[in-house]
Amino acid sequence: MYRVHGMTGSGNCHKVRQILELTNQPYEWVEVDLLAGATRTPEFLAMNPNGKVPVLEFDDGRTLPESNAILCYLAEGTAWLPEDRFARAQVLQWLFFEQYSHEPAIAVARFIKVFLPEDHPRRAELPGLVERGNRVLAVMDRHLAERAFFVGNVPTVADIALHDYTHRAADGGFDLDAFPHVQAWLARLLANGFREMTA
Ligand SMILES: N[C@@H](CCC(=O)N[C@@H](CS)C(=O)NCC(=O)O)C(=O)O
Repeated sequence: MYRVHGMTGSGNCHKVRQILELTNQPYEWVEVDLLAGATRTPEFLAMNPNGKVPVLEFDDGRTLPESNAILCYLAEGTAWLPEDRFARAQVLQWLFFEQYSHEPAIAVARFIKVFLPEDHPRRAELPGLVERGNRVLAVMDRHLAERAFFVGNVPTVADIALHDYTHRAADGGFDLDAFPHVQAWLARLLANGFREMTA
């Protein structure tokens, strides 16, 4: 059985829960208290030298950090990660997009608005993040105008990676009403068994 070291309320961590539940793989969840410094202990840094959740721990003690690497590992051999070489590369395209363009704008805006105090200096970053995030959402909206899912005709780990922080985008000050194809895609994912991140 896998052990997932994660924080409830983190989209990166919820991705791991999502693939495990969608593929019926049993797991144990270990809640990591970031604010108490739990990712800075020698024990945690031995699992992930970068000191971040999520981390997937195997029965034999091996550990795998980075949410999208974990998604690919857990999806191997299922329809969630296509076998076809080009389709698989397209899935990777969207996983890299998520980490380089989507998460640094949309998740960071949410982090600042939800988790930092009203008078925190990082609030000055919000207008720039919202502008960048809206460009990212427009890219997704254009792509989804002609497709049901990011790659192919069934959902893949690309959809899982992009789902959580998108459906919580309003937390960071984004208005999804401006992106109807993104909204339709979110509803389609729910109809396909996806769970929303509640916290
Ligand atoms: N690229 C990483 C990002 C992980 C990440 O940023 N995790 C955050 C929580 S969402 C974290 O652990 N932050 C603690 C810290 O940076 O000290 C992934 O996708 O797993």
